[in-house]
Amino acid sequence: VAVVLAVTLRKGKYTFEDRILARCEKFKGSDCRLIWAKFQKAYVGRDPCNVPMEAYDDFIAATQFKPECNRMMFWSKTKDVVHDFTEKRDCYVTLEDTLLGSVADGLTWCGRVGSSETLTTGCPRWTDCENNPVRSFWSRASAAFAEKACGNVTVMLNGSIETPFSPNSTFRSIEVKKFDATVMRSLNVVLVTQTNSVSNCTNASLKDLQKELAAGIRYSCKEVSEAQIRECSSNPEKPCGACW
Ligand code: JS2
Repeated sequence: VAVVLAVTLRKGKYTFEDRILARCEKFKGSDCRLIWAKFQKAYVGRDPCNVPMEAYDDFIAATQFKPECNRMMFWSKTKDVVHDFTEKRDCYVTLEDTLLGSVADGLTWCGRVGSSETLTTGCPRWTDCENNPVRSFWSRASAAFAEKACGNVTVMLNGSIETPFSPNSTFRSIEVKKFDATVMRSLNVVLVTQTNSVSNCTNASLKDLQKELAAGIRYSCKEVSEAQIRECSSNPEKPCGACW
């Protein structure tokens, strides 16, 4: 502890490892040293454009979680409103609220050939190359989260864009494909609208969503204003089921 503190004070800031460990420790009973070791192993010493999704398989295995059936929340192009809601109310659980996603949320990292370090600057951005450590992480973690989706599942999509079910999104390209009809009963779209919204539940991309869902999974869609969601976020006395 003294050594860690000394190093931290000397550098004047927390290292990437410190940040991952601190986030992990919030989940009681996790073996955070093991989890950090598995996480690091995926990209350390590697070309940062050559880290495939599978590199995180051991990390995923080490963070296995019990799915909260009927409370799982997916999202696409609605990050702020969704996380404002899940932070303030204990109604739904997103990937970023689980150990799996929370350790890395908002962070950037990569390795370098011939080095055992984690770099946090000069790393490839999302579209610079496909097999970069951050993108592969989110692809792999999203696949793991979606595979476990069970019961009645919710997704918040953005009604202020022309294509709420967007072709290149993680939700469409990875998560929907992993939904398993043997454990999942329904997918309930909450289409988040604003006064100037351009989409509603009859949107063409939402028809595609119904087609791409595995047979046996029910579908519903409801337009809900962002104001109404924010109102529910700020009113803890309102039952979760009465939000929309
Ligand atoms: C960089 C990040 C981060 O359903 C959700 C989640 O389960 C998620 O992992 O995938 C879905 C959201 O992704 P999608 O559909 O591509 O939405 P989006 O608004 O176009 O992109 C948001 C970023 C997705 C991956 N990602 N990337 N840094 O901290 C980070 N956190 C996540 N989830």
